[in-house]
Amino acid sequence: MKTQTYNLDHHWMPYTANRAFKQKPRMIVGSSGNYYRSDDGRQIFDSLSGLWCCGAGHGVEAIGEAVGRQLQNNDFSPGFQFGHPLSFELAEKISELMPAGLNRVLFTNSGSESADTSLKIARAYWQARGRPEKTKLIGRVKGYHGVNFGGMSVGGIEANKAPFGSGLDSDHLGATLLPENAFCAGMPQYGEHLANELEQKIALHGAGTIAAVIVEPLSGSGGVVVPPVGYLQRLSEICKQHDILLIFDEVITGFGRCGANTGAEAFGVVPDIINLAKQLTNGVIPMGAVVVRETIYNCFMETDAPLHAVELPHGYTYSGHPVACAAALATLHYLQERELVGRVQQLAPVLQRHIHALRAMPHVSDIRNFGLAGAIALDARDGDAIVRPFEAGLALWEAGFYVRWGGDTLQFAPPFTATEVELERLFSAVGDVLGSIN
Ligand code: PXG
Ligand code: PLP
Repeated sequence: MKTQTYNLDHHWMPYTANRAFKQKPRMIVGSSGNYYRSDDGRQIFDSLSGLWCCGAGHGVEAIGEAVGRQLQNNDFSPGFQFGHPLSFELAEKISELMPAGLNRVLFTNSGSESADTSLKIARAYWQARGRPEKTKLIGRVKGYHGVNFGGMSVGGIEANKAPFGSGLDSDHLGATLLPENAFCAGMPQYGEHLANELEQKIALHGAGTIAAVIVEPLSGSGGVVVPPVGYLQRLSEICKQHDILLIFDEVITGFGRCGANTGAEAFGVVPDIINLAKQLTNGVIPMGAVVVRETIYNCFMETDAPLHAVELPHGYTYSGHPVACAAALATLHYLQERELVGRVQQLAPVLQRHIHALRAMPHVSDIRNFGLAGAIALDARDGDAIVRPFEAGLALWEAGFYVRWGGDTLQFAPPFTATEVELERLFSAVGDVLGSIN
């Protein structure tokens, strides 16, 4: 039973239909394990691990304790020109989990900050190498790299850009969704050739003007777009051939979602830079990171500038925040100790089976999945692509499931700690709802 009414006027909610929410709020007042508690006292299954960030479930004691201890010990110390031990320990730990050669870490506080940091590093790298004309950035249609100006510019979801005017000098590869791959379980076999579009971009702009290509190995926000077999390999080959840095935005795929520590590992392709956030702290404290090849870092350190010169004029007040570092170290330890990345590999076929069983339900136009991520695309109603996912999401909340809707899809990224029975219940409820909306 609700015991409280709220004044909802003052908070301008992020990425939210504020008017609809404030008419009929969905308020979460607790979280534990794989469930939320709503303010009317219901247990709600967390089918997106928060916002793709709480794969170890909620209320993990080891993480909470580490945060509590750190608050007592050092709640903040300056990260510019001074250090504290945990950020170095964490950078080493992250490096162990990355592909070989990627082992220098710059900390941020979010995926959006990681995106902009990586793009700035790419440009600064070419400048340091004596090639300042290499500034252009290439993203991909349906790509999501957060909301800051750099990430927005290379992003490829039009609705996220439309209100904000011009951004950075960038271009975009086509999305990897092909009609012949609809309802494909896991990675599509067909579509490697789509990477060759990068050669056309190079012919158009000249490799000498391009700093970097940035892609998510698996797009999350764009609606779980899975790379075709061979596609990322081909992209990497072309980048190498033309001296273009390849950035993998692994804000969603970092630390387990694909059944490996990184998407790079899951798909067998090593980029030059990897962006991280979300699962790094299990969502408990905001934190992100950009991991670069040692050779990129060295390029900044091998300078004739005096020793007191700052090599990269970039960083955030809260880069490497001690409390976030404590949360991240505890999270990475917990993921390893509980073998939760292996658990993703076990659950992936279960999710795949249940989600594809919904193929014949009304309105369903596509179903995609990989690792512990899946999306169901729904047909537009009267030309409105987002209304059905919206209505389905609201109905699922009433039925006891937090399900995220975005664009024309419902998206799923359950906790690594989900049980097979929980997944079965979730997709059974989704089936009921799809059958009940018009
Ligand atoms: N890059 C990628 C690949 C992301 O998925 C960001 C950058 C930005 O991260 P921050 O921490 O600034 O939000 C993201 C974030 C969804 C959803 O429902 C996805 C994200 C955020 C919120 C919701 O798909 N991705
Ligand atoms: N705006 C002003 C006026 C600032 O002084 C600072 C940091 O000192 C910033 C923005 C950047 O903040 P942050 O380092 O938290 O990203």
